Amino acid sequence: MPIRLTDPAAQPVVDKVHAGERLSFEDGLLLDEQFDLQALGQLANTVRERRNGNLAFYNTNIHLNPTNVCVYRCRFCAFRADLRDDKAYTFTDDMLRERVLEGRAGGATEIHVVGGLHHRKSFDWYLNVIRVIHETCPEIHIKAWTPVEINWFSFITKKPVRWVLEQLVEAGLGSMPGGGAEIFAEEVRREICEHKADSDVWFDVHRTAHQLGLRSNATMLYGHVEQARHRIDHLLRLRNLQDETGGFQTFIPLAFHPENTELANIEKADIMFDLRMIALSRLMLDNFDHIKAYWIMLGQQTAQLALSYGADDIDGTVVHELIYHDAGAETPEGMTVEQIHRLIREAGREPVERDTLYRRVIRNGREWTIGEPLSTMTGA
Ligand code: V47
Repeated sequence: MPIRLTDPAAQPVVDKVHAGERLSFEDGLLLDEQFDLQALGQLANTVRERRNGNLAFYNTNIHLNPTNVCVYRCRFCAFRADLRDDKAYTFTDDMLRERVLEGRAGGATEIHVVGGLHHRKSFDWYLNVIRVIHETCPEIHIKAWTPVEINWFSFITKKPVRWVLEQLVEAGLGSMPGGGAEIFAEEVRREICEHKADSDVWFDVHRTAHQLGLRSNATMLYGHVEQARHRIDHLLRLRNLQDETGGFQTFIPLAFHPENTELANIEKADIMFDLRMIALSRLMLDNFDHIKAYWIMLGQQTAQLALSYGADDIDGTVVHELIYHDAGAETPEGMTVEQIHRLIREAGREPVERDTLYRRVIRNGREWTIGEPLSTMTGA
């Protein structure tokens, strides 16, 4: 029988959550493996409301994946291509400009940029992507490249990670997204992304980015070959770096989408699993201000529910998403601000537009200015 909130077995964890005390690895395992979904959700919602009240954050953003050509062959990825594949593509400078101008016309405050590691492209090509975006529209915040790309740039230039990041910041980089984390445990990485940058690299890059004053996000890919102990280990490793640097802004649990991947035999996580992961993250990551329910990945209805299971953010308008749509996501490729407002209000929360750095966006149609940091308003 799953553990319910009133069961004696739940009491030690319930008491810790109510007292605002830190949960241990063993607490995490108990929550993940044995707690009933409602119990998990109720506890996580307590923490969510303590930190972010009734607010639910979103942003107006656009995605850009400059190339899908990639030297890596991660088994969970449906987006990558070989150079000679029919679906292989690489953006030109004109295509980059067109995408940024489309973002500006739609009122975007952020552009989210990730892509493949193209073996024929130099670091200068990747640097130029950032520069072209920045010069075309300097007011749009560029959230780009994961540690997997940064590590690749360091490898091809034979320069330290710090140098790579400094060049990118000079070209216009504003922050880093949370991808490439997958599951940190080596035994799982060996099965799903054997040759990719390992967890030490992932943490080193984020640590260096935080030391340079960049903020970043973190993710966890669940629902493939990993087990509960790997998930808890993943969350605790993130909590440790956050204790050290305080540089993470938001955590995004990502459900594995099997379609068109080498792991297509695995069944996609169901809604219960998705809500459990949102709640578990909220409870274990006591030093993260925000938990994001990425609606593109969850679907709009699960994202609405997630706002009462620990999440306080749903990402944004997300125009031109490819990574999840290549892997079978059935959500639309973007939502309007009106649709996002309706989605959040239907879930009983109050929508607040934020920029990438969680400052209030003051909007007059497609024009906008940045207001106060939202953390001061929520007391987080
Ligand atoms: O690292 C790739 C995952 C990530 C699949 O920081 C897959 O605001 C499921 O990190 N099924 C990239 N997941 C996306 C990402 C992200 C998304 C939204 C917001 C932010 C942010 C970051 O997507 C990859 C990998 O973990 N992924 N393929 C797949 N078939």
